[in-house]
Amino acid sequence: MDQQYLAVLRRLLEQGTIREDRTGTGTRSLFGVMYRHDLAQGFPLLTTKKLHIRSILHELLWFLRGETNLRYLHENKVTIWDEWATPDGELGPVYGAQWRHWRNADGTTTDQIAALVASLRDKPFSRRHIINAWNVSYLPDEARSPVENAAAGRMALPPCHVMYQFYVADGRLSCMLTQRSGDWFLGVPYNCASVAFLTHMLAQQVGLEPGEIVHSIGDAHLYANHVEQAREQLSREPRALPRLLIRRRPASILDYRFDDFEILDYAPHPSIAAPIAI
Ligand code: THF
Repeated sequence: MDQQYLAVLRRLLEQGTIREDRTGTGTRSLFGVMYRHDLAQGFPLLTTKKLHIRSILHELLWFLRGETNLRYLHENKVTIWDEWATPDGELGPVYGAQWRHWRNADGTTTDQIAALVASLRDKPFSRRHIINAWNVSYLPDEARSPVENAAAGRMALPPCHVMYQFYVADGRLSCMLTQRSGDWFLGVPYNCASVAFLTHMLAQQVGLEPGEIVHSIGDAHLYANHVEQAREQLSREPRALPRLLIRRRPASILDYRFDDFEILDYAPHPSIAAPIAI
């Protein structure tokens, strides 16, 4: 896992095209990056820097609750979404809203998570096991800031992890995540661990073993103010991957709690502080 991640990090440093971006920070960028990881080989948390598992897991549980307000995150001391929210903590109809309450033309809503679990159980070999967050009706108005958009009932940011597709073969559940934009240093390690958690949870729910995760990123970029941190990380030797233990089998995909998860044998190098681009 670290090896694949670091290979792209090196490629971004050496071959990335210097590009301006929305946030004004500046990036080095590559278009169309993909890596894959077999979950049987260990849980894909980077070992070349320590990741904040609390933030990753609570963010995923928050998506699954269908929430789009910072309240749940703050109750659990997670601050990774603070920069884009209104003063009362609203982010507009971001992931949670689209996953659980997609609005249909006739005024009804669709719970994509419930539909996914049902389709995995009923038609495991379907090619349509998809969660889609790219709801065109609610994309932000590009002329406005994230906070203004959230205040107007639009998404503060358009989804980065746009589509999750699941696949069943040989008793294993795999997931491919299609992401339009990936902040290689800060965001991608979180996105990778998050899709791995979600795949483990769904596999447990439908009685399959976790298979592979495949992560496809459109604009993969390294922010200009992450370059020194990237060099530090590249100097580190990868270690053995940890393992994930899920302590019980909750009644449904919506009933997982933070304490149900235990990461075993995670012995990473220290964390590396880096500023987030807003
Ligand atoms: N914006 C940008 N520029 N990058 C992103 O990855 C990103 N996201 C979410 C929304 N907008 C984004 C927010 N995700 C951190 C990690 C992920 C985030 C936001 C912030 C971060 O600062 N991580 C620190 C530790 C902080 C903590 O966990 O409390 C780190 O060192 O990893 C992509 O989904």
